[in-house]
Amino acid sequence: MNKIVVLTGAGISAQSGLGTFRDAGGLWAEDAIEDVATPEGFTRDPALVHRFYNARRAQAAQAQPNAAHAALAQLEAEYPGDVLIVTQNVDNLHERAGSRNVIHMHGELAKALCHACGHRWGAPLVMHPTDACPVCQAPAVRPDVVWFGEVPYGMDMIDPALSNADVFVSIGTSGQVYPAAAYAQHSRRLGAHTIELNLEPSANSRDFAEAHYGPATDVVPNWVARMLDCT
Ligand code: BV8
Repeated sequence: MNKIVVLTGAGISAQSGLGTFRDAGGLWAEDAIEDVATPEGFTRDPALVHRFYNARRAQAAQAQPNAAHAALAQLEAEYPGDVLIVTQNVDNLHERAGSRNVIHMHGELAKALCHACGHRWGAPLVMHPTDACPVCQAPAVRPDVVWFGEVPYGMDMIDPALSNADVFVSIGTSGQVYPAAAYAQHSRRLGAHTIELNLEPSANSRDFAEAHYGPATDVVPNWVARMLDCT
């Protein structure tokens, strides 16, 4: 039975109105990476970081899953094999489209983390540095997302899934952030057929045996239809 691992990045949510990071006018056009995507930046100015994530949480709450998210949910429901989505995205559009088997390796906007006691809970829409942790009461709340220099979530599940994958598909990512950017090469070495579905060739496009370029709402449903046709 075929096992499919799908890696997604900000590009799959672009047509739902959510910003990507590195495209022109992207999320890091206004706020520098070191200020909003590192623990040092959070320590330096937690109010700035909370404002950055509060704005993204509000945007994500207004966004709707698009045809690419829906196609992946259909693949998981109808494909006679395993389908795992490993997403770098912190929005919940995969789940809202119906996908169940999803690992958020860079965390989730919908979750809050206490960096004093490690407690996790559902994030309110707006968070402030002075908010108290509901368990230890420390004013130590942060978005439950993975910043640069922090260990991604789910590695104990992702690595075996990549080793056993028959097909590895990368959707809407520029292939510049590790360890995710190494997944295509890693799974290809272990025998997987690797496919890139992206607006344009990514930084690691040479790692893929097959590629289809265009908006995710075109290339992803087309690819899913082909996968379901040959079952
Ligand atoms: C770690 C926070 C150790 C969440 C983010 C040197 C070599 C190798 C590694 C390193 C190195 N130096 C430092 C590192 C490690 C570092 C790293 O990779 N640095 C890079 C810059 C070199 N990585 C880390 O620190 C990671 N941790 O390595 O820990 C470890 C590792 C393994 C095991 C144990 C320990 C942590 C990385 C997490 C960083 N957090 N953000 C948030 O705010 O969301 S990064 C940020 O970039 C987001 O998380 C995002 O998910 C990620 C990737 O961005 P993309 O999703 O690809 O988005 P981007 O804008 O770049 O591209 C969009 C793409 O979509 C484009 O290709 C575009 O063409 C396409 N597109 C646009 N529109 C559409 C479209 N495609 C289709 N349709 C469309 N309509």
